Amino acid sequence: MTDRRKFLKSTIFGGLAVSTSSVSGLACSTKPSPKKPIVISTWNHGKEANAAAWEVLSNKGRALDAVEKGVMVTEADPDNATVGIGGFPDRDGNVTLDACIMDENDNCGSVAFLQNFKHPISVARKVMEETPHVMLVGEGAKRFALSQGFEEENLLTPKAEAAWKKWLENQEYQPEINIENHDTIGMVALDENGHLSGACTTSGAAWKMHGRVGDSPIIGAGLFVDNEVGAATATGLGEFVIKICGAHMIVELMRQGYSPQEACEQAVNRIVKKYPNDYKNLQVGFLALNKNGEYGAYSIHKGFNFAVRAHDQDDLIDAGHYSG
Ligand code: SD4
Repeated sequence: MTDRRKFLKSTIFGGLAVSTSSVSGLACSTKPSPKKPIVISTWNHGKEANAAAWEVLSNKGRALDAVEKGVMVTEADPDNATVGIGGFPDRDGNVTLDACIMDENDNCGSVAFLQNFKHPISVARKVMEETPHVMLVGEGAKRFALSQGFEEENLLTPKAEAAWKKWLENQEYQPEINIENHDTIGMVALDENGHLSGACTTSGAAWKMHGRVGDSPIIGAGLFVDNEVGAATATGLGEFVIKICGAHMIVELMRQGYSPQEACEQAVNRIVKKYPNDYKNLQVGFLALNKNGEYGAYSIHKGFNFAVRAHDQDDLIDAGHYSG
């Protein structure tokens, strides 16, 4: 393994990073410039979210502002059933939201089990910027949001309420995350100045137990950023992302020399290996970006896609997958 790491390090970073050329008889070192700015985000709604993030990034804005603005688009979409307004409620009919954000200086903020605020990501940013804490939950998060001028509104749309009432007919007490269809948005970006930031926001698993919190607001699970190395985010059944500390694991693997793609694959493999009886029935997808603007994605099952936006790119890409 040590040899493999050395090899990876030298090929991925070392090999790419330095080449020697001779210009007018003078030897000089050139570094291929990182691909920046760039933003990547989960699922097909990521395209629209990336467009908002790109407005910031293409104007030389900060990655932190880009990811906040980007995921706010998804939070505000009432047709999206697992983020912000329109999110499917818990089994008791409450829409409860989780979100976190992390910047290039290792600052982070998070809210969980927050109700009645359309933009939990912005409340999470305020937790990061205006409090000495990382995470506020429930009633305390609500009081803080109100104190910061956020306004309460009902997030249970008629469509989500109808879906909940239909679910009530059978009441299968299992949080629902099917394999093809998730909508949590995780977004990571590298800005013109070479700084990384990330954001992740969700209403979580539909029909979850009241009070359940998933991976999305957990720094290190649903999101992690280290400006020296890279950033990663997750989607899918959060319990299994938390169990392996998914996003943190991916960033640490990138630190050791794994490419974003390899690091995402390793994280999925870890879930498969540790939970051989569970992985067949659940989906988890990871997304990662490194300092060079290289990205990767991988999921347990087929169906996970992600959106990429850069100067030369505006794509929706199917991620590789372990099975199915
Ligand atoms: C959660 N990871 O609460 C979130 C849900 C999700 O796509 O990603 N859905 O577990």
